[in-house]
Amino acid sequence: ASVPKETVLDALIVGAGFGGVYQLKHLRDAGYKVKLVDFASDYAGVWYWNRYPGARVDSAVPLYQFSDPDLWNEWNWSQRFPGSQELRDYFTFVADKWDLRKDTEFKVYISKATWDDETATWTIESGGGKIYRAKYFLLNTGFAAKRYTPDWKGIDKFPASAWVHPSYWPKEEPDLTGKRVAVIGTGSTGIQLAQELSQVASQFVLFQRTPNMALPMKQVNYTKPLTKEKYPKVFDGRYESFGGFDFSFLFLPRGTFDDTPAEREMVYEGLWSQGDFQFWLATYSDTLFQEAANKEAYNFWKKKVRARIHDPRLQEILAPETQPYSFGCKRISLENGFYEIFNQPNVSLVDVNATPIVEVTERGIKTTEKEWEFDYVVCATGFDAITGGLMNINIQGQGGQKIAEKWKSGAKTYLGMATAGFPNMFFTYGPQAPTALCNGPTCAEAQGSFILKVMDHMKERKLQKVEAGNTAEAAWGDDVRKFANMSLLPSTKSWYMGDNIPGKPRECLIYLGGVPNYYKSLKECSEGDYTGFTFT
Ligand code: NA7
Repeated sequence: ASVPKETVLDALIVGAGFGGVYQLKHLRDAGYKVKLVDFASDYAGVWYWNRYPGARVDSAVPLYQFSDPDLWNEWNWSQRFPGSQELRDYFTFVADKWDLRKDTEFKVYISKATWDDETATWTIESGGGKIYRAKYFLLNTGFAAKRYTPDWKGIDKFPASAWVHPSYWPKEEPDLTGKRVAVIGTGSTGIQLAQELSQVASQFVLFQRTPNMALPMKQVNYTKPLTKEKYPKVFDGRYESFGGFDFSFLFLPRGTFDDTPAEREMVYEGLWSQGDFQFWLATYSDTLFQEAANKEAYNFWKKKVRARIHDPRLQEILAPETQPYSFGCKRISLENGFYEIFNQPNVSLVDVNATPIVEVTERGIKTTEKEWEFDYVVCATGFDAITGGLMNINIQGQGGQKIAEKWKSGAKTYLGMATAGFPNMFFTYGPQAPTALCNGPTCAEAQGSFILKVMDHMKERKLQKVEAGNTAEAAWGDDVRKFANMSLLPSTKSWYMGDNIPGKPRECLIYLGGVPNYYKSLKECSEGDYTGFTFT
């Protein structure tokens, strides 16, 4: 057998979304020999895979893009909330502008990575037999790299070609016009799909387990380029907003009950009318932290939503009279006409709490009530979020320790970017960082530039090895838990807490101190000679 040729690098970057693309550009500019690999056959990360009808980002223009003026000066979005195809086009534009292709390899699935302490390098292997040796192993696999489908009885009975996870939407677009279509799940994906498919299907059925407290998306079509003088300020201001957005996304400097009911109503109306995440992430500062405050927000939401649904039975399933969980403690989605679809005669809603799914059959889905027959089923049941993509890879650190083993009872990180025993390895948009509650590109740039700074620090001092210290890691974990426990998130079942995957440890997977505190921690670390890391 021929010995596979090794590619020798300073850094192997995995994942060609915002995180990986940022690192390829900036590490290469700084003189490092790097390669970017991805299992997909093009750039765009999560947007490469998520091409189901209606797929679009819910961060508003301009912040869901790189902050580099050379890019945004030239690139013009066609909508305030761009769709998946436009996001892929953007990545193509970036790849050309930044000349990325010559250092990118696609269709490479990284399956294994082993640390060798003697040479202080990672040996990284792909499923297809490629081998890379690199000083740094940089993971940008994103928070939604591992799909999740419940293992319902009979799931293999329904024709496989008509049963799809939306992040695997067939390249050859299925024509669902006049078909009987089901969507299971009411996360952002399920909601976006429902809005589209209910308009073409002859019969459309949505299976809901938990109502999504979705907020209205105010879509705008741009017919001419926007004025951009304020962009530099807007991009700089990202690190001062809780969710990594712009200045309008600051929590109000007062609590819910500091205002009179009439004032509060006006404030809520104002946030609501923005048509973005502001009702969630720029509202009264106690909303995500205090039950009574949270209830006020829920009641406002409920009133708004129920008014749009005709059937009182459906009102109760979609926006229950009694608050089902803390507002904003599951991922909020933005919707555009979602609640109105339930007034259409071709649309049904199945509450799987009242009538659970018993099994999947050759014809469709059997609940305790009846067998529903479908031509097409979209299983929008989400992802093994945040840790799934990392733990999918057989990563072996110091002394052969496996990451899956180390994190078996919970993720352990320093700054949400490194983990003790795994030297020269960094990950972005992962556990214990503001991941998934934060605008993606904001995080990608903050974390990417931190990684580059660590690498430069090592180069200047001719160091071979950087590793998160155990004490710093333990303290960071305590910080993550402290912020989580101040909030209402632990009271709610969600993938933020690991609840959606059977057997996954229950823990707050995200850093809830907000982007400003997180950014401050990164800055303090780098300015303090990387306290918490040990170097060799
Ligand atoms: P999500 O947000 O994880 O949504 C998955 C949905 O599937 C959610 O409504 C789940 O209900 C539902 N689900 C999961 N398992 C089941 C079973 N067994 N029965 C019925 N329903 C089930 O994934 P998305 O793809 O929508 O969104 C992912 C992220 O992409 C999103 O948050 C944005 O950041 C972009 P549950 O709520 O758990 O009761």
